[in-house]
Amino acid sequence: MAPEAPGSSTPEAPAGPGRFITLEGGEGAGKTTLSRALAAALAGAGLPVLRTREPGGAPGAEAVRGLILGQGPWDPVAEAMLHFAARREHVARTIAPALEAGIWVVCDRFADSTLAYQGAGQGLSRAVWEGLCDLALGPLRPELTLVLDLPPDRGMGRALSRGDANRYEMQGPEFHARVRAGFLAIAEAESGRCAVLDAAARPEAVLAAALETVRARLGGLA
Ligand code: Z5A
Repeated sequence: MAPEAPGSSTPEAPAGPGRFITLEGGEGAGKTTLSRALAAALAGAGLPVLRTREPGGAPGAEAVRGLILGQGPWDPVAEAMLHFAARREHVARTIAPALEAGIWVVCDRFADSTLAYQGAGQGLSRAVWEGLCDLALGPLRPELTLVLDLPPDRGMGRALSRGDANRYEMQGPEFHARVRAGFLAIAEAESGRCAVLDAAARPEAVLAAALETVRARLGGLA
């Protein structure tokens, strides 16, 4: 995915807590595609929306993204710390101010990605992940997480067709199978926060399922 600046928000956002939605899943599952469509649908319903992504979403976090994707391989704990350093900047500079201003935040990947990739994929312990969450995020957690589930070979096919594979995409099938299982385990353990969507469906059907879930879980949509 080409670097993108954090998304736009309406200039006259109401004061008050916004809603925090994250999109998760493996490579090529369609998170970027859905984040664009979902943010547009929310904005079309008159809601102030910020679309953002990880790693990145703030100037310092985008610089760390360059380190994470451009260097390596990293030790898994070091890699998790880099993701959380970027995430801390992202939360402090972009996400928390938006939520405080009453803006809905749609974020492409967040802390669950670290548990799936560095945890299930690379062996980072859950205890270290939880410690990093507490340190970097305080009490902030997503209210709703949409997990886009797709067999890794299909997702990789989509991602590789773009011809710009990063070092995560170059991992073997066992790694991607562990990451997928990691996301599904998170969704099962936290079914109140997470909803699994069939990412093999057409983009319009994925968006419809996402909007239905947002309506049911968060309200705020006609
Ligand atoms: N990472 C980590 O290890 N730990 C962490 O804590 C975090 C991240 C936050 C960032 O890569 C890497 O960092 C990521 C995990 C790791 N691993 N990788 N790679 P990235 O930001 O460059 O890429 P990504 O997050 O994996 O996203 P992606 O590969 O760009 O995929 P996507 O956003 O899920 O998919 P997409 O761009 O929307 O769609 C891909 C293609 O499929 C595109 O041509 C679409 O037109 C097509 N598409 C999308 N939806 C559909 C449907 N429904 N049907 C058919 N075709 C579709």
